[in-house]
Amino acid sequence: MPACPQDLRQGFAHYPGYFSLQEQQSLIAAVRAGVQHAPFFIPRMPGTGAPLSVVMSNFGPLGWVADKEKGYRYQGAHPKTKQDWPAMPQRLLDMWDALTAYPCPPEACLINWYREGNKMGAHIDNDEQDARAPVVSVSLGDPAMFRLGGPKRGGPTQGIKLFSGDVVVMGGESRFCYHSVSRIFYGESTLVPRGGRINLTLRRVNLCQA
Ligand code: MD3
Ligand code: FE
Repeated sequence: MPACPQDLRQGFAHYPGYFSLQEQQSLIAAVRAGVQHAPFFIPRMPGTGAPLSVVMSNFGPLGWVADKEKGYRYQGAHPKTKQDWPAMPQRLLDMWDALTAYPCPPEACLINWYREGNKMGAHIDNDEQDARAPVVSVSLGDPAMFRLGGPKRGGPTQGIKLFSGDVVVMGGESRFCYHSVSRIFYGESTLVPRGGRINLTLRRVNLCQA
């Protein structure tokens, strides 16, 4: 895997307020419809089986899942229902085309739901085959403090507060930097019906032949 660059801004772009309130509401409606077929599940760490703090679901031909027995991976079926994941909303595919120069569509949209006090520890996303593919993230609902670090866990980080409607593109080598979500500003937004923050991350999983 490539190294995380010294200049963390390389390949990293933040688009504050990319989605209007009306578009945010329609994305939340799409998430609500999606999770009726593909309910939120609790991801678990490989080996220990300890739960991550967020609950998850996915859109698209592939979904990211995590369990004690088989670890972190992408698969075409929901871990409980064994059904296909719901289709990726067209608005998200359009956003990918508008913001990236990548020649193939994303295959997975991970839905992370953060509730009061939930966090995500420092990690690097490393389950995708094409290192050149960007990761695109959409924030909905309560704001979050996102921290972008360097190539090593525990080094200096820069904090970026992400608000509902913001989009972040991690292109180039910025996607091989450690990153985390250190806090949710719970209750600052009323967008998510049962509260909290929804983060959508779009990813290319398999190599793009184009
Ligand atoms: C920066 N999610 O699902 S999204 C994840 O807010 C994840 O739920 C966070 O990290 C969230 O893996 C952050 C934005 C994101 C995704 C991948 C990155 C930021 C990144 C890869 C490299 C650097
Ligand atoms: Fe990540």
